[in-house]
Amino acid sequence: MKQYKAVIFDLDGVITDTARYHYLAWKRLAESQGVPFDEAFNEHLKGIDRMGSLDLILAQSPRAFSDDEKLALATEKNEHYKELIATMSPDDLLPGAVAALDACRAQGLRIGLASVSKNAFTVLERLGITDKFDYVVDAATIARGKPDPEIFLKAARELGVAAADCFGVEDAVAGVASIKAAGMYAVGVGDAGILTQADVVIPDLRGFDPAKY
Ligand code: B16
Ligand code: MG
Repeated sequence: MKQYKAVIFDLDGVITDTARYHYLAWKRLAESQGVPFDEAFNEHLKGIDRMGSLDLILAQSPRAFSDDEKLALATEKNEHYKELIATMSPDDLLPGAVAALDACRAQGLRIGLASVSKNAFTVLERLGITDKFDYVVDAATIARGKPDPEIFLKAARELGVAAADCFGVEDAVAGVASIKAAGMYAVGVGDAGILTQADVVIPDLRGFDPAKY
């Protein structure tokens, strides 16, 4: 079996359920613009960056939006999202998350985080797990969001490990596509019927065992 040297985790929807907070903030924003919004539509936004998500939502509106209007709407959504995550604590870690990170450490793997969220550092602090990562990608430095491989390739490079020696862990279709485009093994977290491109899918991190991949 292949011995990987590093693991690169997604944050939202894998380690913590901020996906729920993104959903609530986008739903309020979409409905304020008369655009219907539900869980199924939200699935397409997972792993997509803020402006990309807004574009997908506004594409459903009959009217066009100027760049200034879009920036104002994105800022409004982010302010609401920041209010929601301000209440987060270590209690918001998903089941199995800390054990998964500790198992990777025990296995001697380098550990990276590849979230396209510009709020990722705040969320890690609130969860109390910042020091469990060897490297966290700053989303502000990434030009192309998921499904582009840029963010996973940057994490591998900064960890000092070849992409082929890394595996990624993701809950989003776009995120799994990003891992595969980077040439890495992909562990999907969620529904195997949705994450069809993943090499293996587990329902949540309680089923995560780095020795198996
Ligand atoms: P922000 P991930 C992604 O994080 C979320 O899945 C996605 O829903 C969100 O729009 C994106 O971060 C940007 O987040 O507005 O906080 O910069 O899944 O890559 O950890
Ligand atoms: Mg995610």
